[in-house]
Amino acid sequence: MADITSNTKPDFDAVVVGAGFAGMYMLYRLRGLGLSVRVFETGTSVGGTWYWNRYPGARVDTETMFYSYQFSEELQQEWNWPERYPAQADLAAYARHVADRFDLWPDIQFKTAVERATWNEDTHLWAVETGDGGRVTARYCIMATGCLSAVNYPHIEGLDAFAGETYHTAHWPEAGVDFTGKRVAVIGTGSSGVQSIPVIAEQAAHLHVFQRTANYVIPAHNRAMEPAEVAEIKANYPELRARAKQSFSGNYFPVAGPSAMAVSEEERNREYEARWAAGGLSIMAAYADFQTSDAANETASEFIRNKIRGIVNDPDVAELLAPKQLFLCKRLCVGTDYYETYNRDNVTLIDISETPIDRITPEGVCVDGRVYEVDVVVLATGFDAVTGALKRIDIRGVDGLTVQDKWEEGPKTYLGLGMAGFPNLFTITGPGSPSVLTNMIPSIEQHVEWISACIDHMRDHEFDRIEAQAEAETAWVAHVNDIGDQTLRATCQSWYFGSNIPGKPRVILPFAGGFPVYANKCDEVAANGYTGFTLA
Ligand code: N01
Repeated sequence: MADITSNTKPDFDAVVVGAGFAGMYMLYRLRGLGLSVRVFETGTSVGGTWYWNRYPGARVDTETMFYSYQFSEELQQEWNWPERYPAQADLAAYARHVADRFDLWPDIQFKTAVERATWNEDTHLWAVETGDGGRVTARYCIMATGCLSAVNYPHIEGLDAFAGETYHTAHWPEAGVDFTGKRVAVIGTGSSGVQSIPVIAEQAAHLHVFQRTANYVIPAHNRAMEPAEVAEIKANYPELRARAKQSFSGNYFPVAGPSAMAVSEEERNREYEARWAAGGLSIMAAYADFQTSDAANETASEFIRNKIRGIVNDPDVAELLAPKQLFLCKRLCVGTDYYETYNRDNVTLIDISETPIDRITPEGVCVDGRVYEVDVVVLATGFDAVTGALKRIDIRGVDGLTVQDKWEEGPKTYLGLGMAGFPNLFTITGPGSPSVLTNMIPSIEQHVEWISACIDHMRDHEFDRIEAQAEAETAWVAHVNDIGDQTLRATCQSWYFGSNIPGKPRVILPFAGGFPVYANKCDEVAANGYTGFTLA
């Protein structure tokens, strides 16, 4: 171990953890400031989410002309997205293109997991230790670890003893999986299950879907991009991007009206029909009161339930697939032929809402004493969202304070960017920022640009230490919780509140006040000399 004294020059100005879309852009910006940077990445290539989530049918459910970087006009003009919702392979190719175009590769160390980061109050440096025994020091430690990256392996008795193959959607083998002639179980019906189920069903001999909670699934209506529409978007990119940034989610979804209850049933259903026909997530913005009015929420829920009843031939199966929880309680899913898949002879839906999986036996999945024999188990069981990736690293701040201890009752951050007790550590799309309630790439860009401007400011003013103030953090956490508690989402179980992980404190993880309000607050903090932070 290197001996650090107060005059020690760091190995790097900054260490960035993760080479997904956040880490790549952070590297680009910091290098632009002339800083030396080392990025550590566990995988073998760039792309983060879109590197790991290679399950069959994986594709983004945000229109990709907008789920992409906007920091470089050349990049957004030269890159061509083949489909409205590009597949994982195209997103991973885009990430590699960005790394090529901006020559990011030399500063990224792959196949290297960061295990520990320790603050040294004497030197104002972080020491970052990696799984391969490496250790480097840096002035800044920037966590670009992703919101949906810490895989949730469920604790189901017997899982390890299963005699067949087991896969998790978020950790899919690079070579793919051949389901031909196999009996398959998929456990989980969130976005990953919804996307993979129809594709697996086409190949498998038989597919058993184990559903604990039915979700709302809107058809994607994916299609190839037309050259004329691509040209039009590219010609108007700055204006379209600016408009999206003024919307709650950082996506431009026009709102039809303030309340679903203020219009006639006929008008409302016409609106829902149009959005269902258009496909994708825009139905969630049809009326502004889905998160505040039970009655408004129910109109959208019942519209979708009726769609399911119209698609699924067996009325009992249709009722099982019809969601019972509030619309937008959980993250809305976007699928292709999802409900249609349950009309196939080789697909069986098993309801585990009342009778959970007893255990996995070597032969298959046991529910209510009956074993469904399968050759493959696919876990589409999601993530320890937003906080998981950070808590899985041993991060020690001032006086040895750990993130695990600090967040025992739920995450505590100032703006989702920094934490009291953890100087010079920034989190990109950390808890308490809009992150997963928004289009992730614009949110990533907003954070990266704020952090790089902050570091630039510190250099200009010869500061070498920045730390969120405890009072500012406490006030922000209270504000995040107040806003979160005002939404109907707060009344249900979802990963937004940590409910999918046993023992995780029930606290809203993202800031639910919308992208524009949040971005303005961050700008104001910076413009006023980083209020709520102490610079030294
Ligand atoms: O994970 P999830 P995901 N026994 O947590 C069930 C983004 N994403 O990977 O709802 C039985 O949503 C669990 O049941 P329940 C997107 O933001 C985006 O699908 O807890 N079942 C649920 O059905 C998304 O929201 C894209 O009752 C168990 C499922 O597993 C987020 O990632 C694609 C269980 C997990 O659903 C997470 O999606 C994919 C157990 N022990 C993901 N444990 C696109 O852009 C869990 N479940 C398209």
